[in-house]
Amino acid sequence: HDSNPWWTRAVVYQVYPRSFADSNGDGIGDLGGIRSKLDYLAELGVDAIWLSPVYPSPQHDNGYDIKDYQDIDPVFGSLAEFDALLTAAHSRGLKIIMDLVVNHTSDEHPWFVESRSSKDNPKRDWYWWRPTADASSAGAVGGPPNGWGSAFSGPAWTLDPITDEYYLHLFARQQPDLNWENPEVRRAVYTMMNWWLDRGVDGFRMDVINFIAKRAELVSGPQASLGGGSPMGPQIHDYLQEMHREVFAGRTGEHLTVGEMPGVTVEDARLFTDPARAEVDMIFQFEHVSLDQGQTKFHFLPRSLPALKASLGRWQGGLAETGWNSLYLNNHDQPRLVSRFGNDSEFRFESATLWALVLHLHRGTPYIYQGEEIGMTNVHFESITDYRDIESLNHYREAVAEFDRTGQFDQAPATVLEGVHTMGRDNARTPMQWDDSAHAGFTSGTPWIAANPNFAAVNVAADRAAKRSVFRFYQRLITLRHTLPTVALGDFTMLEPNHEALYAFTRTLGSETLLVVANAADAPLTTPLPADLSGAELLLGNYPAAEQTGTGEAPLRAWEARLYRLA
Ligand code: TEU
Ligand code: CA
Repeated sequence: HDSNPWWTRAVVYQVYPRSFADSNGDGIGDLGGIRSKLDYLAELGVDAIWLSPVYPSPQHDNGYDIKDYQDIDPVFGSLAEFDALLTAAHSRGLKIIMDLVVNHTSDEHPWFVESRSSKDNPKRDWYWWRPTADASSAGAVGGPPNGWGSAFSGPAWTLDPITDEYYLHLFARQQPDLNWENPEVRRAVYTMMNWWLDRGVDGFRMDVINFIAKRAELVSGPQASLGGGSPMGPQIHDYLQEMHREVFAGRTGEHLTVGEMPGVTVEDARLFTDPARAEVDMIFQFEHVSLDQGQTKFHFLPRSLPALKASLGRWQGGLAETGWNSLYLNNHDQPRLVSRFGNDSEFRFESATLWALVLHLHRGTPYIYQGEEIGMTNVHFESITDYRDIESLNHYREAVAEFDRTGQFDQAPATVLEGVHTMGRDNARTPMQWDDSAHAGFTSGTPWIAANPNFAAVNVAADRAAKRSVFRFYQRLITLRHTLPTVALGDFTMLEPNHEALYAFTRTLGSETLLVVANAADAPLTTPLPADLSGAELLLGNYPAAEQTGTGEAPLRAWEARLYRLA
């Protein structure tokens, strides 16, 4: 498999620096903390570390609002500390992937400060400015140019008093969208990307990169109110191909680009990840993490295994011949996978390891989100004041205000808080749980967000001392991907697609076939397994080796997963 790029047999670990490890006692994770845990990550066996943003930022969106792309925020450290971290990571064979957030900047970025200062500022056209909807009538100040909404509640347009025009922000109003139709913007981004690659970083995770190309309806205006659907425009492919030419084409060495792309389809992804098109290596798609979301992400729906299998199976099939999948079940924006897809109380170890085995045996590059490797769970804070995420806080404020106005029952504070408990992003952002000392060993100070109260039982030290360790299970999965070409490259075939509890599939490469069978339920599986297991070899399981029975294999127990090599 030499002809296949390194990332086809690699595993990436996502660090959310703010919550990973604090080395100076200010309650906020930092580069020094990450450096102190490199041996831990090397021992886990991952190949690369994706760092969520550590650049200077007012931190309205925890660093996804950047005011200087070529420095490190003092709260995380310094460029010198970053260089030291990079050297230390490379010396352990670990690559560092940076978070590229270029759909928008912070409103404190000098580019925006200049752009907003006057209508004829040379950087005016670096962002999206529009007159009020009915500015035609002299002196009248009307509404926003159109009805598009922000992902963080409220309109996507904010009136700026300096020039009496609206600017676009798909996210918080402190995150104005850059105008990628302006070649000066594109040039500035490529220059910055080359600066980081020349410094030695190994690639980028690209934040909402498909939104940099704006659909005409989003930015035309004034016009009647409109909204909904994806902001993505067709010029996205031109931008990504130009970026590849200007930044990666001339380089040697092993790099990785993964584009975060909310709302894209498998058909889109075949274009984005077709190596011949030289756009990105892989993408984060959102189909499987949108199945349980109702009219908003906080209105969660009951989960369905057949629906999940259909979605993940569609992506396996769609990118089987051309392109490449990323594989993830959680990240800093999603609830913890063991709480969302498993049983995080009676069967926390079993369901955490079941989903690890299922995900890591799919075809694609798996991403481990910090804490996933020890089965960390969602948090359940009593009050909205314990939460920190701008998305949740804006949602709560707007929903409760709506309730006060209309008495609309599903916006009652307790109901809204339940939505934050189940789907809020802070579920993934409570401090990494290292041990049972104060604040889970994350900080010697007061953490910026409280640790999950279950940290005394759920932490790295306890997990690694346990007979059944999630961490060791992940180690074995990563070793399998590094050593078995069938895991990295084998063809995927879903079995029993309609079964409500059984997740089963095969991977085939040449004469080798691997079989995964997983019982995603609290009750034992009563139906027979979908393959002839005579002569099969059990490579990995999350229960003690099943007692042999007359029929060849014991039935699958609650949340039991097994990996077989078929004869
Ligand atoms: O997330 C993009 C994105 O689509 C998220 O807003 C996602 O839809 C939402 O969080 C689900 O609840 C990226 C970053 O991962 C996220 O942390 C940032 O807040 C966002 O972009 C803006 O930079
Ligand atoms: Ca710190």
